[in-house]
Amino acid sequence: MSVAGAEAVAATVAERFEELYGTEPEGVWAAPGRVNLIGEHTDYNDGFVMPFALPHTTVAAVARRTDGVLRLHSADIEGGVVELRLDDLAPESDRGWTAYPAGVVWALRDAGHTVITGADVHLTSTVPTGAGLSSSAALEVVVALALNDLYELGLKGWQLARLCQRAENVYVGAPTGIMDQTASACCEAGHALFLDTRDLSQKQIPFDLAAEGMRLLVVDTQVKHAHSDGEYGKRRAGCEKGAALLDVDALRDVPYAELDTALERLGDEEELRRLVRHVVTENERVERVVSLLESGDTRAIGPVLVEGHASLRDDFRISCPELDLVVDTALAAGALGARMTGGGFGGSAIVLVDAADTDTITKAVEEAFATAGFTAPRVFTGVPSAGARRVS
Ligand code: GAF
Repeated sequence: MSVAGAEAVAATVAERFEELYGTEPEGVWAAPGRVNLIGEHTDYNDGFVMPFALPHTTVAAVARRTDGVLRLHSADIEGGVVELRLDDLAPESDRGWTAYPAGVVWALRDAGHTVITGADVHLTSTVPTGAGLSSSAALEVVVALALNDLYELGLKGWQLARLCQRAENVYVGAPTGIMDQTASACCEAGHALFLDTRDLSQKQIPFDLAAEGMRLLVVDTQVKHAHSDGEYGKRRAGCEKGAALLDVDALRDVPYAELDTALERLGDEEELRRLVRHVVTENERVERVVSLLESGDTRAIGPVLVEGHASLRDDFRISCPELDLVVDTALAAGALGARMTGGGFGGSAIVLVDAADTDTITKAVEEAFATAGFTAPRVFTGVPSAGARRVS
């Protein structure tokens, strides 16, 4: 499956903007979705993550307004232009898709950027929604970047990511971490982003599987998930309770070498013990993957991905039969590694394969889904792509 690049659709998006709003946009911007290679549910524990950007992007044509009005339109969603007054934007006042872009405008203005006096926005996206590939972050970041450029706010990628996270947490009401927004804003083509979510320090790690005869397949199970439902929040609250009981600011502060002692201290709090064990071991897995990639031993990351999946399935308990079936089938068919990626409860899995085995493994997964009576999965190769940018 190839995906239309943002640069290729920029002219069409600009034309549609003109039809809708009667003037030319001042520019066109793009922000990508992501897959996370390793480091799941560590970001709201101040831990480590390692996502890379996909070629799938959300593209926005934008122009400023001076009358305190925000107009939003999406080519992908039924309905016309939505018009909002900036003064009326209020947290948790909107349950629809417009909460994401409106939340970004609210967060920017709430942070003191009251120079923003309105905007017309037309959007289109190739990031699948509900697939665990960060369509929400792409939508937030593309709007934030466009306004940052047009209103000359001078904010850096990581600062935009923080504001977009605030939009999602406070305005939309989904208690997510900072990984997805930072991935969309800061990733670079050909690299995975090793991110410390405590201080947002970053390292771009070269990740060119094609050069090594491998591929990372992304398998969208088509089981839709959402972060604003209770399960994500429950895991987050459990982690915070675990940190409080262990007397640390965040679970990131529990050293891997002291995991057993920490688990003993949690006594018979079985559920908290499982959450803590996942987060502490997952941070260690991220560090292990980084050092394997840096030492050129890319194939050896496969078993680490598999360990990560087991931990998400058994300790964090956020997998589902479809994700487990992808992982088990792919491994049985010769994959080097596989795991669920993203928030869980559906969405996508990633599968590391020798390029020559791509078709066999894809077919095995498709057949297993058909036999199980599941909806056919969508499979594509995840190519590490550019982060958010202006395209015209
Ligand atoms: C979702 C969230 F948005 C991220 O912040 C992160 O917690 C992820 O789930 C799990 O690693 O994508």
